[in-house]
Amino acid sequence: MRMNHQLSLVWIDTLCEYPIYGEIANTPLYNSSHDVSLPLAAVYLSTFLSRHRPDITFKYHPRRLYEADGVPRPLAELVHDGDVVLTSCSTADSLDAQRILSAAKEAGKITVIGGIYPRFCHTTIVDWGTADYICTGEGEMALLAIVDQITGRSELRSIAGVATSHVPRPASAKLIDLSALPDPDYEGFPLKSFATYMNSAYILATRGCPAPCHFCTSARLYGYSYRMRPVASVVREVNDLYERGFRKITLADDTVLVDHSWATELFTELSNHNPGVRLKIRARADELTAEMIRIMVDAGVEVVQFGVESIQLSTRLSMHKRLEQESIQRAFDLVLSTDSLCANPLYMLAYPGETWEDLDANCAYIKERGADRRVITYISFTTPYPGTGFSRTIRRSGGGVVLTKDLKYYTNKFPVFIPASLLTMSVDQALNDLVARFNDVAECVNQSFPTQRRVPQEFFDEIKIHHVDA
Ligand code: B12
Ligand code: SF4
Repeated sequence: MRMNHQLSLVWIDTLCEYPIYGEIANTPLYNSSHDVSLPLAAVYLSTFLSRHRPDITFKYHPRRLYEADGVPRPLAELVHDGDVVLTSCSTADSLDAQRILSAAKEAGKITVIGGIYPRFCHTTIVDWGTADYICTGEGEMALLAIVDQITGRSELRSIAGVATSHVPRPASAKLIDLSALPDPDYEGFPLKSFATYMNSAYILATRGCPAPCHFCTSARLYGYSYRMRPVASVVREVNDLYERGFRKITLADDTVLVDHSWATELFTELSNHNPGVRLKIRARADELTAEMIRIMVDAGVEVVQFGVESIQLSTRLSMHKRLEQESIQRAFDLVLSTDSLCANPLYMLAYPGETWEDLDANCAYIKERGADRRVITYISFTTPYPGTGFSRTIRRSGGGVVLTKDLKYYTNKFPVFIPASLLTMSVDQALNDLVARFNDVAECVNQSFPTQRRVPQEFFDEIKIHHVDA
């Protein structure tokens, strides 16, 4: 297809039906009120494109921001702002992504979608019949190849990492050398408006995680690779976001500490060149050391997030989470021995193989740990995201009951799945008992802010409807 005018792209954000957080502006949390947040993918991809195809225009519609500000704008109007409509989604907002693509197609636009849901469910998206290009991995080279094809600079042929109706299962794309990427350019993105909702900006300093945790989706976007950006580029991004008004930044990496010598360089540089931002980082518990904690604190880190998932070794083993008991203890000790630091442990309830005894032991541990005001607890329900090896294993092994396939509930704050190991009673009774434990723990621990503490009633109402329908 050849365009005889300048190609214009428009990126439209998805809406999120069940945000994890409510109004949390000005709290110590690093999260976003109502999950209103500038998607990094839009910034990173538009920057890359502007370097390689400066002739192409890029417009961004922060639809979630419009809604939160009380000025929603109809999709039928937004899709007219470009020849090509782009969007990105995770599982929970994939239904809204489908709406965006349908509106775009009705207006005769070319459509491109990417993100974590397309990574695992590209064949489902092909079936929607509204996506021209589906990016199944890293987006930079894929998007460049797509626009080159649309503008006739390259032949119409299959693109590695991009699914289409003709090529529903594309070859994997080569991993990108992060040192070849330009610094992200935030010019033109409405950061001031976002800052009302975002307690923290986000930066991706690395990509991937080599650990094999079976339930994990985010790291698998990048296979089992682990790559780091040049330290200087990350430090420049921190300074840029500071100039633009952010005082807190989350390094959204799956784990920032895989390569200790790179991480040491990063945090040392940040301690020398930190303009005054506080940082939250994410890492594996067994990657923390006293020396690394010291360097990170000097750099401005004040929250360290790490996955515990379950205090029961047997449960962690079935997760393929290779984490020793002592590593968990040591992670808490290391973080909490520094007064200025908070620990942000993540836990997962109702994993396949977990018994009621395991679950009770885990809940007791979560409550005990969470009683400390410097422990910010995050609890989730095991969620078999469609298209993943994890969900296939569950289906094949008869490992439990999926209560609903309605993806709006796949936020990990809904008990969409009950493992066979907890079905020592009726499904309804197991669901009640599981939710009672979740509510009890959520009441006790320091989530301290109006998060979605309780599972909303409509979830149970819909489950009932499903039972009746079945
Ligand atoms: C920051 C973050 C958030 C932020 C901001 C989200 C946003 N809109 O950007 C907030 C706090 C709002 C958030 C909320 C939620 N999140 Co969140 N979030 C993350 C986190 C930590 C980083 C995401 C990120 O910025 N990555 C960096 C960018 C550059 O990567 P990327 O988006 O994948 O984009 C790359 C490619 O995918 C591709 N690409 C992406 N989009 C597109 C589009 C096109 C057109 C193309 C060509 C390519 C392309 O190119 C990019 C560059 O290579 C990830 C974990 C992770 N490490 O990825 C979880 C993660 C994405 N979130 C998750 C979840 C579950 C949620 C919530 C539903 C609930 C929750 N538990 O927090 C909510 C609501 C989701 C929503 N849609 O709003 C899950 C998703 C699981 C799944 N399989 O669906 C993840 C993977 C964490 C996890 N392991 O559980 N989240
Ligand atoms: S350590 Fe964390 S990011 Fe890495 S695979 Fe396991 S859950 Fe995913």
